[in-house]
Amino acid sequence: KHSCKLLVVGGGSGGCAVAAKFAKNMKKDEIIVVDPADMHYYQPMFTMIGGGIKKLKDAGRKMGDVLPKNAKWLKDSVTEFNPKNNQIQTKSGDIINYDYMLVGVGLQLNYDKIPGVLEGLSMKNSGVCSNYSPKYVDRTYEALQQFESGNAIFTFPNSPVKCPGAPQKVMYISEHYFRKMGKRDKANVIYNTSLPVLFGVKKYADALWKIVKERNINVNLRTNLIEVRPSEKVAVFENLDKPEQKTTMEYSMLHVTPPMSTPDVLRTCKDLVNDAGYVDVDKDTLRSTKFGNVFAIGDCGNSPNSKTAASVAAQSQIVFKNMQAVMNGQDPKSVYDGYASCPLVTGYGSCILAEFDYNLTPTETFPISQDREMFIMYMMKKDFMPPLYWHMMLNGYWNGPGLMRSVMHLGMK
Ligand code: FAD
Ligand code: UQ1
Repeated sequence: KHSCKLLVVGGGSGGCAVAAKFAKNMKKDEIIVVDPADMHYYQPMFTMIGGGIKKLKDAGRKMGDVLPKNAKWLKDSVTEFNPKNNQIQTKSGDIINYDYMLVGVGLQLNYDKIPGVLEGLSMKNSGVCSNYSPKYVDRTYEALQQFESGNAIFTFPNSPVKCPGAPQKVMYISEHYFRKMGKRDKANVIYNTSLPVLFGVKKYADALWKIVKERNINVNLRTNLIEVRPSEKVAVFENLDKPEQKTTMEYSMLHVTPPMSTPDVLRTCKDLVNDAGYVDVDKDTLRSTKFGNVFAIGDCGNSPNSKTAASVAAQSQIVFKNMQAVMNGQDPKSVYDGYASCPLVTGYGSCILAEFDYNLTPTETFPISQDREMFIMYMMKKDFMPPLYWHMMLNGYWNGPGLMRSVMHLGMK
């Protein structure tokens, strides 16, 4: 049995960043972070690993090395939330009482929801790969190297996902890889997405449509992967507008973005979540709509922003300030504008940096129109972001580029 002032559930991007902010002026026994993971992964690097640009070992650090020293880490997983009693239970049977709780458990990858995918991902040389998990990300570059000819299919599932640009970034990198290796004329590159659009923000969608047309990539909208038969190298898709209409496609390479949901333990706590299983929060303050001493950060909350680490960075300061206000008996006043950012890597050496808010209005940091492929944005994604993440964000010093943006745009409006 434990008790603490602040309980942080999940030591991922959001949990770690906010715990670090609080740890600067609280006592060690006042903060507990619960997370069962050995490793903390910088998931945005997975796209680069799939393309053979980075190594998996560069994307992970030991959880104990990134969590704030001035907080207590319980290496355990929460198995039950009981917000009415300000209490949670863990797998090893501990009960923790808290005054305030921050939920940052992220999303669960449901590969098992599509028959045949896990089998394909565990078979050698099956061509099935997935950047989304550290368990499978290395398979992507292997599949690229082994590819000789045929269909290279990239999927986007029928559920919300983290980093909605990532399912197509891997495709652009792959297409470029085939060109570099002189295999492009033998490859049929296909993007099968459940969404009705290529990207949710028109400005960037227009730019991406131009790219897929120029590069002869076939895009099928409202097309959802429902089965894989790895022994036959065949994938089955449904047309989401006419569910009786199923299409079977052969593949040489199949990149699967799995359906996602919040973790089961959260989804089943009806007190905390909405019907879709996400923590029900006020979209401005990120405070639970049901429990005044509970907040959520990142992918597991129901604020209608795009789920990215960049959003988490912007949210971290809002959550920190609002939780502090509530701890001091005041109203939470900081407002999150829904900022999200997605560096759409479009090949080896090019990237479109999408940035936007709740209204899907572009909120670009740099005083140039960002709907173009740029080398500098690629370098930023590859070389500038990782140290920013490890050294600044996880230590509570990076609140997103909002301030940078104001400075960059000084006198320009
Ligand atoms: P996470 O960082 O996922 O952390 C969740 C934590 O909760 C984990 O440590 C987990 O162990 C823990 N947890 C889970 N269940 C429990 C439990 N029951 N008890 C205790 N702890 C638990 N974002 C960008 O901004 N730019 C990008 O270019 C980008 N690219 C991406 C590419 C890929 C392939 C992927 C997978 C993601 C990408 N993202 C990108 C998204 C970004 O990584 C996430 O949005 C971000 O990490 C979310 O942070 P979080 O704190 O909500 O969750
Ligand atoms: C960002 O803040 C962030 O979080 C650390 C990312 O995740 C890796 C990003 O990809 C991006 C683009 C941002 C936004 C930062 C700038 C400087 C525009």
